[in-house]
Amino acid sequence: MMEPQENTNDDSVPSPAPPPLPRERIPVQKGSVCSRSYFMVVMVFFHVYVLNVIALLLYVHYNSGSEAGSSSRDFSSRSNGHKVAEPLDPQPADPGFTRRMHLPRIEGIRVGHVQKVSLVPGKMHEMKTLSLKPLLFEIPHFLSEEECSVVVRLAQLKGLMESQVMVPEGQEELNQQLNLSPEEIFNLLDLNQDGQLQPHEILTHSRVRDGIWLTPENLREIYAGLKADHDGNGLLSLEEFGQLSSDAFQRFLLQRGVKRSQLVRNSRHTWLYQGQGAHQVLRDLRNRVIRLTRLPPSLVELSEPLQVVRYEQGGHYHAHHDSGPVYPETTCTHTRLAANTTSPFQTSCRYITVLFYLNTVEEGGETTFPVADNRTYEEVSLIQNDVDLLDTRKHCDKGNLRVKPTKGTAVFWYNYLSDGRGWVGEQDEYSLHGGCVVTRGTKWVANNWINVDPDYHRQARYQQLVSQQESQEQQLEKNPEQNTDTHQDL
Ligand SMILES: [Ca+2]
Ligand SMILES: [Ca+2]
Repeated sequence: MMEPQENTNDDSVPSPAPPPLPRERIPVQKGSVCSRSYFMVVMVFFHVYVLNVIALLLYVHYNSGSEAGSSSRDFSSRSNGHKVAEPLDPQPADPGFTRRMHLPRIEGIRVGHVQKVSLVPGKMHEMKTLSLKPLLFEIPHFLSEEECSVVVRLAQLKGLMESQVMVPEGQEELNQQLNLSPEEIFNLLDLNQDGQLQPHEILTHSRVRDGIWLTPENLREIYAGLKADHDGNGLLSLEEFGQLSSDAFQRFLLQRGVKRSQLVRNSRHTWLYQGQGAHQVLRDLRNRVIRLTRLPPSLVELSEPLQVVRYEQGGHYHAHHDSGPVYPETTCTHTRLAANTTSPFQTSCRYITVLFYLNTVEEGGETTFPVADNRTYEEVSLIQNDVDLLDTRKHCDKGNLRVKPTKGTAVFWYNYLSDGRGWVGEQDEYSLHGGCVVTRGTKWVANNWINVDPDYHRQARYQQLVSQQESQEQQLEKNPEQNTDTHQDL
């Protein structure tokens, strides 16, 4: 097989360009099929052809080699339940996973740009770019009126629960886990490092987790009630801060009595499974999301179920990010099975949010993107003395962009930037958004979140693990008498 290649080298004609032959010989040999120039040209093309074939064979061989590697591993784990732990190796077991999966990202072009998309057979949808930071699109008529009604009815049938419990828990637990001293916490909160905690520094922190929504007025009440601000300068020094427990603010408000409108979110929700065997409307929705986002179907299928949310009149959701920033220690909720570590920094890793409006709200209830396409993103400037851009009960009108809830319309945006190599990069802070207060009527929406681990190998291991588990289950269905305790391995 390798001989032609060696011959090529011997002939010193590795390129398809005919070799520069001595001019005087050409007329002599012209017209003869046995001439040297004709022979050389034929040989060059022959060699190039052979090289191409070899390259193609090598390509096929190596590609099918890695495929065969992974499928034989799948087979061995299928035939032997004890192999399940194998993909938990810290190194990716299958080099074929290395950068094989790319995440396409839809181009926004410019704000107001409309592109046609094919989501269902025989119909074209229009997708309009609403902002570039975050990359945000709107697609009217994504769901039919009937589909909207079915989703709402399925959610009602399942039953909705309060989106946020009144008593925020876990703060003490988190602090213990992080093992931070009051000094260390103070230093983290003191964003401008001036040795004092300004009101907005406290407010920014208090909003990271679901709890009672603190306003500047609340803070003044708390300082007075807890006698926290000894010198009355409106700021907390390290000494003043050190005398408070970590959840002192929330507890103070709780004791005073809290209304639902004072919470970070005031809504009810439920989750609807969209996998195999789910209601056809939910399956159709998932398939449409796959076509819309152009992501690998396996990624979308392994993402969170559909969340359906109902806001009553007066309901809201203050501005937030759907998924947190990613640090080296951060783990994703969905891939923790394959993470091998436990970390106090866990986030949902929601690469994309697809939000569906299931009804047209009579008044209010817009989705606000307070800093969309802002020139800069500064956390500090979100909360000024008189305007709190995160507050969707008071200051929705001051945000940069609002989307009106229209029945059947979908909006979707990327919560993370690209890493420039076809995978998930850093969090896009501009994806900050919230639900404005519903001033008249009820608001029904649904959310599809596409979960992707910014750690490519962790996502790959997770998918491998799930597919192995699925094939084992299929095997068990085929041979129910087979060893039934294999599932205990996971
Ligand atoms: Ca400060
Ligand atoms: Ca003070």
